[in-house]
Amino acid sequence: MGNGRKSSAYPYASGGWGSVKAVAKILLQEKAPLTDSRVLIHQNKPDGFMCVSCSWAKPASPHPFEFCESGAKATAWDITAKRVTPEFFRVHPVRELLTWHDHDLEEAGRLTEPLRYDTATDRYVPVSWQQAFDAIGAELRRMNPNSVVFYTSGRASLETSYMLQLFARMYGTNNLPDSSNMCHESSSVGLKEAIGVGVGTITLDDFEKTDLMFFFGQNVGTNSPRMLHQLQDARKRGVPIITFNPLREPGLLDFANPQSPADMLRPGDTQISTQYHQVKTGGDTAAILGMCKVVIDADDRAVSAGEPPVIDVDFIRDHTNGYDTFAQYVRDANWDDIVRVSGLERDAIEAAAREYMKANAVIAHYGMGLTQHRMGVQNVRMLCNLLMLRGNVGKPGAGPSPVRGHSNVQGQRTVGITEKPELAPLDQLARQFSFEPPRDKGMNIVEAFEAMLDGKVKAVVNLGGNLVRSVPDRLRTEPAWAHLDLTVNIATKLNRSHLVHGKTSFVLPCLSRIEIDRQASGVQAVSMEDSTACFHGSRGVAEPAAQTIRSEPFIIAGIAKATLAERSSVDWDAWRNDYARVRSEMATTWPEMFHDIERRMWTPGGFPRPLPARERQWKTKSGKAEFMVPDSIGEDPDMPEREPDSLRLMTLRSDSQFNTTIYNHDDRFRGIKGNRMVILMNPSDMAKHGLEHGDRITLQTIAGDDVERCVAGLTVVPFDVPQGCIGGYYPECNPLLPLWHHAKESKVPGAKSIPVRVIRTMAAHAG
Ligand SMILES: Nc1nc2c(c(=O)[nH]1)N[C@H]1C(S)=C(S)[C@@H](COP(=O)(O)OP(=O)(O)OC[C@H]3O[C@@H](n4cnc5c(=O)[nH]c(N)nc54)[C@H](O)[C@@H]3O)O[C@H]1N2
Ligand SMILES: Nc1nc2c(c(=O)[nH]1)N[C@H]1C(S)=C(S)[C@@H](COP(=O)(O)OP(=O)(O)OC[C@H]3O[C@@H](n4cnc5c(=O)[nH]c(N)nc54)[C@H](O)[C@@H]3O)O[C@H]1N2
Ligand SMILES: [Mo]
Repeated sequence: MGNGRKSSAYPYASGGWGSVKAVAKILLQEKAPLTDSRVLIHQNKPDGFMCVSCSWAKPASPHPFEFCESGAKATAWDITAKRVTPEFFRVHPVRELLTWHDHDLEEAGRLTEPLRYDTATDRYVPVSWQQAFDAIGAELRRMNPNSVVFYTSGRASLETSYMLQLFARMYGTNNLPDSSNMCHESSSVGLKEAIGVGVGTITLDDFEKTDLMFFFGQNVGTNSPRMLHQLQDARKRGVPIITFNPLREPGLLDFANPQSPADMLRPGDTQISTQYHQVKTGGDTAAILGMCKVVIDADDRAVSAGEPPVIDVDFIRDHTNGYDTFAQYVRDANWDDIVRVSGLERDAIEAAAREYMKANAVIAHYGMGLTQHRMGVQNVRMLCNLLMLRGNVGKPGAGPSPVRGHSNVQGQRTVGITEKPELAPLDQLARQFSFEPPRDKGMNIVEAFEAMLDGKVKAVVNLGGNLVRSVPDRLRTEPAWAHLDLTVNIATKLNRSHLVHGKTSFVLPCLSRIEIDRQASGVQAVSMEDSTACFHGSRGVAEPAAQTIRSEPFIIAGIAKATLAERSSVDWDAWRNDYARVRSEMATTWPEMFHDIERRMWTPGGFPRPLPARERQWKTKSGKAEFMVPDSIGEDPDMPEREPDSLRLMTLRSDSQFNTTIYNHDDRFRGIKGNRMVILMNPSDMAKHGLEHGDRITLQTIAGDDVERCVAGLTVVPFDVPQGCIGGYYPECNPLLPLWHHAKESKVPGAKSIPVRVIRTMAAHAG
């Protein structure tokens, strides 16, 4: 256990002067014109655009600069002055671009014209928009719809997403995976089972009413920094924050608010985490079980002593199911197992549980550290168990808070982007648009790539994303991608998935949300849902990167019209001319959620989505919130017996990346410069493997199948991480992650606990 002491890696706290400098640097690097840096002022304002970085909530009374370092970098990356024009492709054939680094591909600038891959010259060549739509339509028409996958990366608006899901279903498939399949799908499944809604229940108001916050496996300083505003306000009220994370993340230790000069003069003197528990990767179920055990033991003692109960007896009686079985399981649980699997001392777990028992309202924030595991869904359910013990769901200041990733990933699911037919209002869509939607289950990401490896998936339409880099098992999945008949990429910037193309391939450049979107009926706005289930409008403010770029709704409408022709009752042209017509259809599909959206989307702070769990109504099978008994407290019951010297790898993000977009090779917070091919390792594990700082190693996955998975050229860096756990970067380490190593129920790849061994070492001086 630690107490938020400063890390030596990074002398500045999250926010602070370091942030300001980093923002200035990237604006300069991207040659973002000075006038356009004023764009930042409109970021996350009621009349401006929703940031393209994370999905954190947008407050009703925003700060003068309601953006963070990560958001400013993402904005600069989009409004860059650099362009990838057809001339670029005349100079660079695809085989050459395949040797470029991910960073350099995107750094080349914004795509400007629709492109088709030309086999004869091995180049992308310009086509007109209509030629592209007609050719894609003709290809899709001759394919079996179930062999086509429509992927959405979580940035696209509600309007675009609604159009895409309708198009895919009219075409004939529910193959509608999105980035959530690699991300918070474990929440969507776990929370739905536990409390009847697949999303978090807290809103910004709850920060003002909470008594305690947990942070499980979420790196707020890098991945959702605007939340630091609310955290800091809560800390000023004396609210404790208890963090469970294997790494001592500088971004979770202290903060300095760059908008508060007083804080900036004393960087790092405001503590974020009041307790910091370095749980082993995959040890969270055990750690939470330990806390539950302390609570239930204390309650048992209180009851026998005739004192007031420790658990929320009324809540458990009136609102939950399965408490007795769970409580018995917890009483029987063995501290030795809990300590061994969690890697935490009993004292440390007890200290966390004592704070929990003192608090009347508790929020539990969490991220990929819980969801990206074989037991990812179980981790989420264990966290719900802990909250439910003291009634911490559906009351002010309390609730689960899955901190979502992409800025509209949650909203896409809300408007029908899902491979699970039971989650889409198929009967309503059938009535509204006079067609018969497919009823078979579609493929999620893991299933789509399994089918691609079997040759059953022939085409992928990509709305954003960079799947050859973001999915597991790169050395197997990337070649499968190259065998596709058709790849259609709707994107802002060039990435590797465009280059490892299918036989027929298109790259279609789209507007970023930051840009002004002009259509026949005038300037358009779009809408999205944040991490706290509030909907917001967003209006672009920057001039488009080129006049030849089209909006996402325009592109989806063009492909849909060319593919479906007379088979569709939708007037796609009218929709792309005026997005209010799309919103009005959304309101017909979900009146309770979207009535009057045209006005309500401009409500400062957004308007909340109705969530029954907030009102303590439970849309579960039993009609109650469900306690769950875990299957196993181990992180991976199906893996082969681990070898004595094996290590468990978690793949991480740096502060200089947005997923597969690499802004630069530094990780400022963790004190790493100029190299992403690094492995963070405990010094005693280094000694055990005879390694010194700077030595090079090759890692190999211990998978128990006959596929060889290795990544070479990794430099070892000593870091404050538990023994047996190591950290490396995503996407560089993705070749090590087996496609089948995913959460059982949600199929989220287990990117945070890959069993590996060190197979080759080279001393630093040997180069
Ligand atoms: N700047 C920036 N912002 C982003 C993104 C980005 O790439 N860059 N990506 C966006 C997206 S799509 C997402 S999903 C989110 C991701 O944001 P996060 O959920 O924060 O995800 P990660 O950065 O992958 O890792 C989270 C943390 O989990 C910890 N961890 C690893 N294994 C375990 C474990 O077993 N238990 C516990 N308790 N902790 C563990 C790691 O040390 C790390 O601090 O961020 C979003 N925001
Ligand atoms: N090992 C490992 N693997 C992981 C993870 C991990 O932690 N570890 N994290 C997983 C998670 S949480 C996620 S969300 C996925 C993300 O996986 P993806 O969705 O595949 O990847 P992104 O990097 O978010 O997508 C980047 C591309 O999107 C395009 N783009 C950017 N903005 C726009 C836009 O406005 N419109 C359109 N149409 N395109 C745009 C750009 O061309 C850019 O190259 O990766 C997952 N993979
Ligand atoms: Mo994500």
